Amino acid sequence: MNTFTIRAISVCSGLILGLSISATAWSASSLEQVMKQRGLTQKDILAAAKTYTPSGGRDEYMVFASGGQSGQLIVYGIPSMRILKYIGVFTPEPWQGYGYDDESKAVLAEGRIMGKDITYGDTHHPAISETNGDYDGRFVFINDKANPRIAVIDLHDFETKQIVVNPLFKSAHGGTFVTPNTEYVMEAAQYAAPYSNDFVPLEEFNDKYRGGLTYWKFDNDKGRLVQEDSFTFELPPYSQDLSDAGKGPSAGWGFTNSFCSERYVGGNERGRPPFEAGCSAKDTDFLHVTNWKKAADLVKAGKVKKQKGMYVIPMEQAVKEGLLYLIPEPKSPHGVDVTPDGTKIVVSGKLDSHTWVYSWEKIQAAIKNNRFEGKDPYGIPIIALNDTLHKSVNVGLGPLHTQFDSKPCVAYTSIYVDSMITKWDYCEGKILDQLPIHYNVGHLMTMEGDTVKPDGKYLVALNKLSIDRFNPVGPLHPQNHQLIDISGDKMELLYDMPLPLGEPHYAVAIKADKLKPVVRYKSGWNSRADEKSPYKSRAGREKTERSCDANGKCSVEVYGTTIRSHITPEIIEVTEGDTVSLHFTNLERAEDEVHGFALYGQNVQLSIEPGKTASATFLADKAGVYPYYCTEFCSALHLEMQGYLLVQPKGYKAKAGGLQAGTNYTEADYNKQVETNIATQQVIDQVVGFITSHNYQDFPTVVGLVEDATDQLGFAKGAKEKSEAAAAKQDWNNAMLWANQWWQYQVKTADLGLRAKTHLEENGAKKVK
Ligand code: RUQ
Ligand code: CUA
Repeated sequence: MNTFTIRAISVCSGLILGLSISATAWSASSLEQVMKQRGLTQKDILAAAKTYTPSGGRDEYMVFASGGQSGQLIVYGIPSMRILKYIGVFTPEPWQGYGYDDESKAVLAEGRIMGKDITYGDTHHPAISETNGDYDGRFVFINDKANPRIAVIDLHDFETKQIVVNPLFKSAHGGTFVTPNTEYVMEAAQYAAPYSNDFVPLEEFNDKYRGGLTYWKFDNDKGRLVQEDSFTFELPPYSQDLSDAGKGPSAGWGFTNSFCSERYVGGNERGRPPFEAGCSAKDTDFLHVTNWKKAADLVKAGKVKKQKGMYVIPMEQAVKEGLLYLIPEPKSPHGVDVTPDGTKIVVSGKLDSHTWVYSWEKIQAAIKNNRFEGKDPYGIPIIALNDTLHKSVNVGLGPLHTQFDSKPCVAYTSIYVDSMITKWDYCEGKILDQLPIHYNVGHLMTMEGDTVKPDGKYLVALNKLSIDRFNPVGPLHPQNHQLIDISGDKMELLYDMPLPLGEPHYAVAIKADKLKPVVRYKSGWNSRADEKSPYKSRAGREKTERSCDANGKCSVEVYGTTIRSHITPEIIEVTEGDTVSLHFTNLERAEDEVHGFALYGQNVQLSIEPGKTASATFLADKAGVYPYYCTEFCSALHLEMQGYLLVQPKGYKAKAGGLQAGTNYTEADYNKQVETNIATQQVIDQVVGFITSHNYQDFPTVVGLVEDATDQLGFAKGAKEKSEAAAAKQDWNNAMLWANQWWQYQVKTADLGLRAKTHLEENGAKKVK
């Protein structure tokens, strides 16, 4: 047995020992005993069986939940409720190197507002891109309410690619909602403000403050939002809230509700009653109905003017062209949701106990027949509630949001004040079931529940408070996502999951098999710009270049690589005052072999996934010694994956003579190492024999591993030659060190080979030779 295997076994036995201690409590128990010991009921066991996912098991659905104030996106699985990833979106996220490498800093910089870095986001509503009204698994969008921004996350690698800032708004709650083929992403302003960045007194609120609704153009080929082709409906200062895009018969239209259509401006400081009093005085607010298809044609025809780099359709023009209508909706509504077949629109009034179901057919008829009950102060035609209403249903106190089932006419509405979920029939206007849940539900989500083809099955209640549900962790509690089984007639609560990252307002769940993320990048890839990096490097081509301009300002470009367990270069020498740009390409092809790169005192932390090239630029303004190392535990010799950045003082001259010797090695040390290497080679040969005697070419994962292993074996050969050359000169020190390096490469080869072998065994590879 060679040292490598021994080491692996000793690590494992430590783990096994650790497990066995905690396992004794259960080891001899039957199911009944465990239930008794833990106080579990039959119902608990059933719920557990519906959610428990054994080791190696996968989830049927993937959820993208807003990360609230963290400005991130949370990815988890259903039914297991296991968290899989936090995606850095509006906020730096060190593990992913997001906001620490040059490539992602460029993305975050797109989100600056008036020159300021905004390092949080109040994320609310994620939306998955759609084709024909169904999730296609390509992109996720999410808004930042506090700073009116939208981000684009590409699901081919789960990375944020773009942030856009709305040039007109000062807040944007009602985003993101996509049109049926992701032609546009909807984003509505919330708190009215002037479109300009100038000071405008509150006394001019009605005339100069504006709401709005932006349709951001999405380039489906490039996967980017295009501001130049986007347009905004100028809207009254009514606090536009959520939106939804029409589908089926209502495709081409959008629906946006509002609160505070009273246009009330509070101000206790001026002796006025507060906002909340004046903003909920009237019995109704307005649902805004916009025709985006026709608006897009108008833009295309060159009939719309730009303001601050975006097309803006003034209210007057929108009214004249028949693009904009209002419909009264119950007081202070919150969610607006279009039914899967696109025939109805459901609005919930927070301060009312009803959901209001509008008929698209009736709305259209009213528009066609010019049947309006009047105009608002801005001249926008108002369609009467009675002319459009299909049903209003008493669902409980404080209805917020509605999602749909796979069964026709079945909807679920979150009831905030009563803390429950109401299942109801929106065609007949009947209540079907009600399930009390924990405090207080905001959004709810069914599987693909806002598409044209909802899957039903599960529902998640996104609860705002968790109070006593979990072990206490101080005054700031996690949020609570409750998983509910909706496959039967009665809803059944299955599981509570704490979410400790911020308030996740909304979430969307997609069938997991619609997602096809890559496991590695094409070699030398700038993942944020999605293009080959000009800084890519290959094994043996690493280089450092220094150049100075006419003013004596110098910069150093390092084109480096990482591969287990080695950073190239290991020593970087620069001069005080140099601007240093480090570029590292991860040469690994093996799945999950990420290297990190952290450097003392420069706020540099890279995450370099296989194939990625990541860069870090900084000013080396202080002479000194700056160690760097790999931050991912990538291999047995991960700790040794290290190096030194030496920032030398100006005019520094190196002393004559080489580095000081550490340990001195003898011929016996060398011989012992060579013996180990020969034994290791036998293990490798066996593994290689196994792989090549099977149809490994049919397994892309294994092909990747074999390519990496072949590389490593090639490096081993080079080190072996160097060690033999040194031995021939009886330079035992170098002979021993190179022999050890040769072994290092062998270990990595063996590691890759064993992983390939296991993969083949587990996936039913066939013997071919
Ligand atoms: S909100 S709880 Cu979507 Cu921001 Cu309704
Ligand atoms: Cu690479 Cu640790």
